Amino acid sequence: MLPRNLPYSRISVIGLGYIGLPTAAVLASSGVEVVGVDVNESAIAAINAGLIHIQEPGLEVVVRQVAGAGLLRAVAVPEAADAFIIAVPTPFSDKPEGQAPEPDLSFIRAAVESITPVLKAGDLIILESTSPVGTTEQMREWLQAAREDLTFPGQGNGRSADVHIAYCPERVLPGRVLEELVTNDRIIGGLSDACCTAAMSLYSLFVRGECIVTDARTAELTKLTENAYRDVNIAFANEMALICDRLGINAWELIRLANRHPRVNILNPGPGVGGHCIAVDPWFIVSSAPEQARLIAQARAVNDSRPAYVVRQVAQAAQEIEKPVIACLGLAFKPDIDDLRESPAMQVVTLLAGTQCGKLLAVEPNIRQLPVELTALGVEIATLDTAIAHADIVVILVDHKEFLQIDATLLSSRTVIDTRGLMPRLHSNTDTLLDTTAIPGLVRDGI
Ligand code: SAJ
Repeated sequence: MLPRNLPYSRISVIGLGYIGLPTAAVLASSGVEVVGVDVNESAIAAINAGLIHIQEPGLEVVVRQVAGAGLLRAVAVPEAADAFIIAVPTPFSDKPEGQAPEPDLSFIRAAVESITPVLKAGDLIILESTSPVGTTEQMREWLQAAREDLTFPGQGNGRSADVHIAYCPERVLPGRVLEELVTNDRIIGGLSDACCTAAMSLYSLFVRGECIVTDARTAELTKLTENAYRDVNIAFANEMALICDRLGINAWELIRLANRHPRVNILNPGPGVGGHCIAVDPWFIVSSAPEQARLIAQARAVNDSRPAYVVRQVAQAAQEIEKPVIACLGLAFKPDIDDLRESPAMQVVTLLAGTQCGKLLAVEPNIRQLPVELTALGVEIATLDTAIAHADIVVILVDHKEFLQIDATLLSSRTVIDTRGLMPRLHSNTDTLLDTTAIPGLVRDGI
C-alpha cells in the first residue's frame, strides 16, 4: 500500500544512467510512482524486466523490487508527472590546444525540450546534472520560449509562477551510490524561495542528510567547486610525487609523514585522474572564468600529464630488458569498479602499446573481455597469476582488492612500477622487503 500524503504522486526521472537510475529506484522505494525516461531502448527493456544496464552495488535488488511492484517504469517519451528530475550527461567539447574545453549542454536542452509538451501548472523541474553556472537560468529561458502559456520563476513572480525550477546537484560516489543518495547532505538551489520549498519536499522523500537551501547559481558552483577542490588536491599529491622522484625520496613515505600533522591531509598520487566528473568539472569553472581560474587549470594540466609520465618510466625500465613482458595490473579508473571510461590506466596501456617497448599483458578482475581498442593494439588479457608469472616488469595501475592479496615475494625478481602505493600494503601482509635499490623514486616502486 502506498504511504499517504506524498507531496508528489508521480515523479519522472529523465536520464537513467549512473545517477538517474539509482535516484529513480530510491524514490520509487519511498512509495511514489516513478517514470524513468531514457533514449537507450535496451536500458528501458532491462529496467522494465527488473534488471540494470550499469554496475552499482545493491542497485539491481532495488530495481527488481520497485519494477516488480509497479512503482518504477521506464519509457522512451516523457509522460505527465508532478515533478521532473533531469540527470543527463554534460560532457565537454574539445577545443584547440591551449583553450579550455567548453561544456556541452545539448543533452540538458534535449531533456528540457522533451518534457515541455507534458508540462503543466504546479509542476517542479529539478536539474541534477553537473552544469556550468547559469544553466538553470538558461533552462528557464528554453522552457519559457517553448511554453508561453505558463509562467516560470525569477521574473518577479517567484511565489506565483506556474512551474518551479531548482538546481540540486548529485554528489554520490560511484560504488556507494545507494548509501550516499540517502545519507549525503543536499544543496538545493531554487530560482525562488518557493522553488526551494518545492524541491525540499521532494528530497525529503528519501534524503536523511541535511537539505541546505541557496540560489541556483551558488548551487551550480558548489558542485563544480567540490570536484575542482579534489582535483587540485590530487594534483598537489602528484606534483609532490614528481618532486620526490627528482630528489630520490619516497613519496608515499613523505606523504605518510606529512599527514601526521594535525592540519595536513595530502591525497594519493596516481597515474592520473579518471572518471567523468573530477577530470571534467574543473573545466566548467575555467571556461566561465579563465582569467581567474589559474590554479584550477594548472591542476588539470598536472593530472593530465601523469599517464605519459608513467609510460616514460615503464619504457625506460623496458630498455634494460631484452623482449620484456610487461604486466599492467588494472584498467578501471579507480579500485573495485568495472568502469574503464576516461581511465588513466587505459591511457597508460594504450600509450605503452604505441611505444612497442614489450609484450603487454593486462589484468582486470572486473571485466570479462578486453576492450577491442586494446586487443587491436596487441594487448592480451591475463589472470593475475599468469601475468605475474610471465612478467619482467609489473606496472600497478589500480589498487583493486584482488591485487592487495599478491604475494610480495613473487615480485622480488621483477621490476615493479607502483603508481598506487600498493607495495607497502603488500609488505605488511608478508613482512617481505623487496630490493628497491635499482628503482629510484616514487613511481618505480612505492616502498
Ligand atoms: N584519485 C587519485 N588520488 C586520490 C583520490 C582519487 O588519483 O587520492 C583518482 C582516482 O583514482 C580516480 C579519480 O581520482 O581516477 C576520481 O576518483 P574519486 O574517487 O576521487 O571520485 P569520483 O570521480 O568517483 O567521484 C567524484 C566524487 N567527488 C568528490 O569526492 C568531491 C563524488 O562525490 C561526486 O558525486 C562525483 O565525483 C560526481 O559525480 O561528480
